Amino acid sequence: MNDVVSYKRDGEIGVITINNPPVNALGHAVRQGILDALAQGTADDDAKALIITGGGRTFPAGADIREFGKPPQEPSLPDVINQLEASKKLLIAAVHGTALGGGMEITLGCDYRVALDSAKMGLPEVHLGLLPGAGGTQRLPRLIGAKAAMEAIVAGKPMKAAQLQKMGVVDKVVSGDLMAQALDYARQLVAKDAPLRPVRDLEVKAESADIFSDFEKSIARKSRGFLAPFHCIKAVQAATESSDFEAGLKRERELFAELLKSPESAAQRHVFFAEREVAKIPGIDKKTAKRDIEQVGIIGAGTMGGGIAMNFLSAGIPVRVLEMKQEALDKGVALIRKNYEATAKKGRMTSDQVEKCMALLDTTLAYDDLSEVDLVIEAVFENMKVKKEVFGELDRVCKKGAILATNTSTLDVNEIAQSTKRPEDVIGMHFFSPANVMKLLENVRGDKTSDEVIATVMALSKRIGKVGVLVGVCNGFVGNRILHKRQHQATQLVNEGATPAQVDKVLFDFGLPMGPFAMADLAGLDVGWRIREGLREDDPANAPEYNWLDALAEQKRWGQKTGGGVFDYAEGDRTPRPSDVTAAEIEKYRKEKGIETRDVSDDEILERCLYVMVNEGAKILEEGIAMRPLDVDIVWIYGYGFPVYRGGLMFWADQVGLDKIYAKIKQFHEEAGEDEWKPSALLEKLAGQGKGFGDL
Ligand code: 3H9
Repeated sequence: MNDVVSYKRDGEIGVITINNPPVNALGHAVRQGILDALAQGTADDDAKALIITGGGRTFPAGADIREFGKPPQEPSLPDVINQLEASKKLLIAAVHGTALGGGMEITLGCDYRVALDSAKMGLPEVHLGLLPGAGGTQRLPRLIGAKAAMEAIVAGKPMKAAQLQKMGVVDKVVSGDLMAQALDYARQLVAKDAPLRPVRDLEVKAESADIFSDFEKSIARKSRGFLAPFHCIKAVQAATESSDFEAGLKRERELFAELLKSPESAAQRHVFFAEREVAKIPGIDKKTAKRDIEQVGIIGAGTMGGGIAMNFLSAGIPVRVLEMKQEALDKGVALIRKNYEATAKKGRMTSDQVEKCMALLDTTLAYDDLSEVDLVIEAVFENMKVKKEVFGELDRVCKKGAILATNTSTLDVNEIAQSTKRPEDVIGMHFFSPANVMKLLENVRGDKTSDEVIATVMALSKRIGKVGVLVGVCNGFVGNRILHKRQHQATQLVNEGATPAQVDKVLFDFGLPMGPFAMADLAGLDVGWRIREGLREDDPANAPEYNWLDALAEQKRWGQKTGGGVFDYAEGDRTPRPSDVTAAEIEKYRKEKGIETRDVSDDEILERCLYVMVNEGAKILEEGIAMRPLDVDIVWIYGYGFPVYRGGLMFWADQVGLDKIYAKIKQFHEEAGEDEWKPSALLEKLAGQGKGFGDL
């Protein structure tokens, strides 16, 4: 026995307790400890039955993910579970917290399962690009049927104790003191001489011949590019194809091994840790005091302000929205209600919940009514003069200690902060549209923003269901700054001879949810056009040249919302279709500029659109705008749908090889001379040293 697993007897019941904080992950020491404790319990003549449970906050939450990719150490988890299942003494799992992955698989190796009502169990391996590889794909179908097991394993969602009891996984749900009741339950089982119930002895058949292929088809779109969901299906299918349990286990091992060495799983495991790492800010202690946020003020009831408000309302935090005119307030409130009601219609919330959220919403036309809020988020027109006026007012009315945040996507947060006498309380909170849906929140640290404000806003991001990433001040911050470079290359590629549909297809096939031009149509071509028009007026010498996108915008082809932009859209259909108008405008532009078109290959499109992003990402790191490569990864995954199975922009670049990317960037710079191709010094250095961003 070792420190992480203990064996103790309570009357006639032996109790094996796993103690490996924080989540009792099943690392090598735990696996060995379980076998040792099992041996002790087996040898203990006074123990009539055994309970296995987790100490601290949870039953094991799975295999130790940090061990994957390292040389395997015996005993393996499948072996441990096989030995538990082979125990000649009744074995009962007593579950609280989150019994996930290998943790749930342990419970499936037991004869009986008792769970606290607050406990959850599930097989989330699919989210790590894996499958339940310790018998889960063979035992769960035997307990609940092949179809239900396949669906649960591919969804990878933790399920509640009551639901698990209905499904036939959990035998007894208890509340209050888990251990006392598990001991009681074990004694009752002993008293009635309850039989051993190894799950492997149960039979399983596919409900019908087509369940596997039908299910595969049904997830094809959602799971595009992922490997694990399809391997999960194959493993469950194997359980139904032979009555030989060992043969099924062997097939599961083979499929698991394939996934473990796949680039998709490496990427997804990187994302798992990156998601947790982004919340940790180097230099800011996690014990830093956080301010209480109990009421929020929002300036602006437009689409953005309304979307931002919904995040807080949904999290149970009261919001007071300020506008200049009653009409704008009424419109904004109506839009929020409409959005909630649409969600309720889809069955994702009840009408009671809608009313609860709406009851937390309050409006005002007067700045003085914001004197008591703990946080204000400004979401007004993107104009420095206007923002400064707003912050001047906020400085005047807000209480001491209130956090003053701007939702600007382009403007200098430091300059905004200077319009107050408390720049240490000012921060950027850049929500992505639609703000009530998109998970990313770029929190922008100004030069003077205090650690306390940063810590509060980062914690608040999690509380409202966002993934907060801390970034520095620059035009476009991390996400849009990189996006702009890609959009520019996409347009250049079309100028040179590609079609918008070709460019979009290449990036869609790479795994992005849509291509750059479909994205421009979704955001609205008028947005960029108005900004360019403004620049042409204010600073003609440095203004961007007029191109075919401007010509389309001038014709009110603003994208999906006007039925046509770069692409045409049929009424009520978001499928982009090539447009003759666009083709003619592109042709006209090329003629005016005297551009001789050429065949542009798909490879060139991919390289130019993505390598320019990598170069910009490296510059962003160099300048300290992003703290770590993983911050850039998370921004692009949650803000723009960069495929999770590629691990994010910088992780993907490492897989391609920075030397290869650097050589191409240098070549593009020599050919095109564009500033965006000037190689980042950091990229050059890493490429020269044969290193990747992951080595930073
Ligand atoms: C598996 O089981 C494979 C088997 O089928 C087959 C094997 C042969 N390992 O998330 P938190 C760390 S695959 C190592 O912030 P929460 C985590 O990184 C596994 N470390 O807490 C963090 O570390 P740090 C299947 C792990 O309360 C700390 O614990 N299981 C693991 O918000 C706290 O985590 C899963 O996929 C792990 N398995 O959420 C479950 N889990 O403090 C993955 C966590 O240094 N885990 N850590 O940043 C989770 O979903 C959540 O962590 C959980 C707790 C819901 C448990």
